[in-house]
Amino acid sequence: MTTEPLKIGVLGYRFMGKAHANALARLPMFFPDAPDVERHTLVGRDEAALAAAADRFGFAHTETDWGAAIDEVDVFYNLGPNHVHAEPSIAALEAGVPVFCEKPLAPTLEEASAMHEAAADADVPAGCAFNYRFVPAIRYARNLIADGELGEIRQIRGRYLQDWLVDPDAPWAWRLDSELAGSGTLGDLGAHTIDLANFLVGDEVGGVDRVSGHLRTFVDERPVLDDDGDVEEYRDVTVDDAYTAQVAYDSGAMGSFEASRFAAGHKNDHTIEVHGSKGSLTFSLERLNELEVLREDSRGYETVLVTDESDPYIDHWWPPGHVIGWEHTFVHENYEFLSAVAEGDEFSPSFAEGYEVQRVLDAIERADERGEWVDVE
Ligand code: SOE
Repeated sequence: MTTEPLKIGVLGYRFMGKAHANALARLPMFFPDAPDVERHTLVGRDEAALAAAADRFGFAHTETDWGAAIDEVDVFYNLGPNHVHAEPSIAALEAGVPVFCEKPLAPTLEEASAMHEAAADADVPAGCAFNYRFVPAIRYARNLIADGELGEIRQIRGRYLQDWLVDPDAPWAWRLDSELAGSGTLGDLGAHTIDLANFLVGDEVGGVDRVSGHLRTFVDERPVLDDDGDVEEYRDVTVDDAYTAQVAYDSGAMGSFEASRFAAGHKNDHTIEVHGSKGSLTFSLERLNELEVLREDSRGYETVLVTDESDPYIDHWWPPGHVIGWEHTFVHENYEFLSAVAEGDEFSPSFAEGYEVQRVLDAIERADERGEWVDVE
């Protein structure tokens, strides 16, 4: 019996719209056991730009009203800016439509809590697109830690460094506005790092007990450019350009995290280090096919090239050593999410896990405001 393809509605057609549309297009060839999907409706406000994107990304229909789109599709992807994550996602879940929402879950803890509750009340998958959980080397690292190869986890260190704002004349964007984004590097980049820490060592270190935080804005206004690239006006930057934070986990393990958009020379440098009583590991997104592992009694780190067919997801792609890239993480997470929808299974990371990240982000902001350690609420 052939089943009808899942009709996918997608809100947002810029960077994340392209990443997920590419992933959906590649599923049939590389993940033939994935559910059949139809790129059904692309949702946006600018009708001309929306039509061009729908054509490029292979969507059959366009819609400027996300409510109308939700009525037409089987699955709703919310890939819009952070401030539009809550309302459409909650509406879709209340209509019984599964939701896949980009990270961070929301700009504020209050909105993230409402999304978490809506997902808890719905009996359909609600996923938060923390794509770095779907890097084969990260899955390999999780397996090493779960197997006890690193022993008792003592410290986890994460930093996410970019440099697209080093130029003070780099234009204003929605990510720089607290009303639209919530926070800056903390929510945009720190969310990934906090989630990866939860994925890699959460079972071993328990929850987050308390945090410290330090947020800084280096350039407090930026030009808004018109269609000709000329400066229209200057707009305030109301979020952090960089953050640092310390985390005390229930087990006594220590976390130290930071991110920056001013780290000149670092383009998308997300690095995670884990130290245990029997060994260590280091992952760097700019070398995402590799994992540096220090095992007990060894003299130094070993570089593991995580591209064997027995390694997570690799058998869907190419022979050993034929490395994969950033975009493949979106194919993996789309495969897992849509399989969960088709089979009525749970998907991880869920809205509940996205909410746990938001609790830590909120605590780090409060710690910064107070200049002291605070408990996670
Ligand atoms: C910011 O520049 C950004 O696009 C994040 O929003 C993404 O989540 C990250 O994967 C890459 O950098």
